[in-house]
Amino acid sequence: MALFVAFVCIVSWASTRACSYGNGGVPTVVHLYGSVHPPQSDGSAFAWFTAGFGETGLAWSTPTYTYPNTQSPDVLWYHNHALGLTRANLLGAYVIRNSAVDAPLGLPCGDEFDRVLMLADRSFYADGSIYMNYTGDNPNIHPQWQPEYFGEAITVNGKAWPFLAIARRRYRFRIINTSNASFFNLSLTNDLPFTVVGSDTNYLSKPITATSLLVSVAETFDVVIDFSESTTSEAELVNMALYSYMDGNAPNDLNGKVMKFVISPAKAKDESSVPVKLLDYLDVAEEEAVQRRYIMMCRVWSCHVAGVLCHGV
Ligand SMILES: [Cu+2]
Repeated sequence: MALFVAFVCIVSWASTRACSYGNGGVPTVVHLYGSVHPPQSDGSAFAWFTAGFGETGLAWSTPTYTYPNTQSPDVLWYHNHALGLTRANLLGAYVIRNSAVDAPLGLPCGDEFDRVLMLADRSFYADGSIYMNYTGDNPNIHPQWQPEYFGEAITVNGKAWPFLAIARRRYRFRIINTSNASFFNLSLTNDLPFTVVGSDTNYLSKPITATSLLVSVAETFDVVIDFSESTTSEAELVNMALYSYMDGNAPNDLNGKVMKFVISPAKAKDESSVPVKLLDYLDVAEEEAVQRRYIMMCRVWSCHVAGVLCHGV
């Protein structure tokens, strides 16, 4: 399957010595988080291309990306990984379904009761358009290159502080932290717990109940919330994570609230359930490993380029 994503540039990226881009359009390359796919389809920050493949990055190799979709079903997500542009994200959820695995579990299903919540942090101008810093943090560094992005307000599926009308029943929410550098520590104001059934592209072996969820950057949590247990007719999903995490300020009016649920009586019987067990996984014994590999995560700074190269901020 080929996936092409249009990209709207909201960050200045004029060519400079520090900038590896030309002037033939906005660089784009898709990275699909958690996907099992050939390395040519991974979306390296240097595999970018412009419209019509007029210009391509050093690591570009193919116009078509292939995603086999043969892995365990759950939620993945994708965004533009072109070096220096990731914070100006166009992004989306990518749900892999397999009815042979999903259906026997009996979890809430269908578009109404199984929903994706893509969380992000964004800053806005007074007219509602997205604000991006065009001047940078350091006059010696081109403003395209910024180590991290922090927005003032939290958005869900692209909207700041939305509400969702729901019924008193179970819902499945696939929560994704799509922000560039912010963590979210989520809880509900009516004290309902989250029943976690999956995280980071896989079902858990059995559900875990939690009253708060710490969701780090790019992490996903697949949860069920049973609103039939709510003692209130409204509930806010709120954020308690320090901004920035872990040594920043306590959340404020802008980044402390995420979204609101408005709860109405259920119109039909809730046939969904949460099983005691989810999926069985093979135990992998460390002593059976045939090769030991070391993976280095590096953060590179220089006088010309400041950035996290492994993420293409
Ligand atoms: Cu990324």
